[in-house]
Amino acid sequence: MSQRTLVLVKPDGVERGLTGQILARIEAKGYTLAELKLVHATREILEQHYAEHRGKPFFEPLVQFMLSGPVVAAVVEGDRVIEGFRSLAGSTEPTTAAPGTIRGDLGRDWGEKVQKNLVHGSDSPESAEREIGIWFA
Ligand code: DAT
Ligand code: MG
Repeated sequence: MSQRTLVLVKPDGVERGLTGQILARIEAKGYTLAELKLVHATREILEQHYAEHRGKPFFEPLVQFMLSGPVVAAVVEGDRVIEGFRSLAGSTEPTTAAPGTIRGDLGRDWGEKVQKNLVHGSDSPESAEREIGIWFA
């Protein structure tokens, strides 16, 4: 069943010049870019986007990190793309994310309060539609 997901290349990915490689992995897998833009997030957008994490110890460092530079936002389409992109991305902690994944191959621990893990991908059809509405209003 064709789905849509929201993908972000976070400020660390854009700053390190990894946007092309990350988008290439998405396209090589056979997914389609339906929307794509470079955008500087606002606090308002991030508080909506990360609403589920409000109140957690890493929330404020996470927002500050996401405000530290531009991000690339994309709507990606394909069969089971929500699961598929999260599988391409790898687990949250880049140090232990599996080799072969974006986070496992390109990311590492930078000793910060927040995981600088290069990408975001929606985790369910409900969050995908909610997040696409936030970033592509
Ligand atoms: P994911 O991005 O793998 O879906 P998440 O939704 O649980 O992970 O968390 C959102 C982001 O917040 C994550 O990409 C990095 C940061 N984060 C999550 N848990 C963290 C923790 N325990 N310490 C530091 N940063 C964390
Ligand atoms: Mg998440």
